[in-house]
Amino acid sequence: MAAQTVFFSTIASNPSSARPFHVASPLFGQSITIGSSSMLSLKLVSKRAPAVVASLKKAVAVLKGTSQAEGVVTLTQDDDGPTTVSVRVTGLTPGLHGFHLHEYGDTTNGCISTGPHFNPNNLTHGAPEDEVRHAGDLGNIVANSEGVAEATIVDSQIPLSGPNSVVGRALVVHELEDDLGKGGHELSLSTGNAGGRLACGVVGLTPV
Ligand SMILES: [Cu+2]
Ligand SMILES: [Zn+2]
Repeated sequence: MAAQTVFFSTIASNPSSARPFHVASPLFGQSITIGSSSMLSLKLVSKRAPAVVASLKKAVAVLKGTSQAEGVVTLTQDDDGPTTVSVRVTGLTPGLHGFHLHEYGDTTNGCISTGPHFNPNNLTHGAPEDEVRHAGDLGNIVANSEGVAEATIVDSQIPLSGPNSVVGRALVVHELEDDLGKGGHELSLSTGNAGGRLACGVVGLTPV
């Protein structure tokens, strides 16, 4: 009887422990699910971590116009950091050429349709390092004796997202040197007296 009791109690305990086990099993299943979902969420987090890095934004502008000058400009921005502008323009006369971000990405009528310098703060023209400047004032690029200008510009006023985003606006390279607002010419405080627009290109997003 004792053995039977034990037997029955074992049997009784088996189903009775089996029920709680089955009840516990979904619980375990849940906790396992929770565990795996937390692992999943960890995976998602670790997948989102590169997505934070993927908030690197990149844009490109292909500069063309009615002159020989042409070029490619790439712009990259990491999060809300400064924008790095890599410039290569060929077909220039040797020397300095004004280089700006203009307000509109409109080339309907050539580079003239890109409007004035991008100027969201309504300031006067200046040098990139000046406090009083147009956001679009990127100074000059310098062409070598072959007419090739290469430059890397790092600037905080030409973001690739947000209210002052320059995506959809245009980069313009000019005929003459930008006097950075200090030339005393009547155009110094609006255009830097940089002369005609040799080539321009609309800034558009491109894969990182
Ligand atoms: Cu310009
Ligand atoms: Zn300007």
